[in-house]
Amino acid sequence: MQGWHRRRWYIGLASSAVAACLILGIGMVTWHRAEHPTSVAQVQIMNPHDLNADGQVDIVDALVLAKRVQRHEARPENDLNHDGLVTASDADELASTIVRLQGGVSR
Ligand SMILES: [Ca+2]
Ligand SMILES: [Ca+2]
Repeated sequence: MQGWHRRRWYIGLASSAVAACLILGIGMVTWHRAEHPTSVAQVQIMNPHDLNADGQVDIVDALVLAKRVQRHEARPENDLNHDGLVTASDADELASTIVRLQGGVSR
């Protein structure tokens, strides 16, 4: 009888440990996704000129870049004319490229 209780106690302890590991694992995955919301797959398919991340490159992205330049929040990858600086000319370059595309859309 005492052995049966002990075995039952061990099974309960093991079940609790498994449940704790699952909860911890789910918590870690949830935390990781919250800290890193963009997955590697999304980075690879995302157009670097889609600055508002709406799935298309259009004049709104040029406006977003112009605002970033005004606020000194532009990133090095926003240097579209490759002159080593991110300025209003890069926003102009993006706008010009969009206009040349005739549909204004590049995916
Ligand atoms: Ca966009
Ligand atoms: Ca530039």
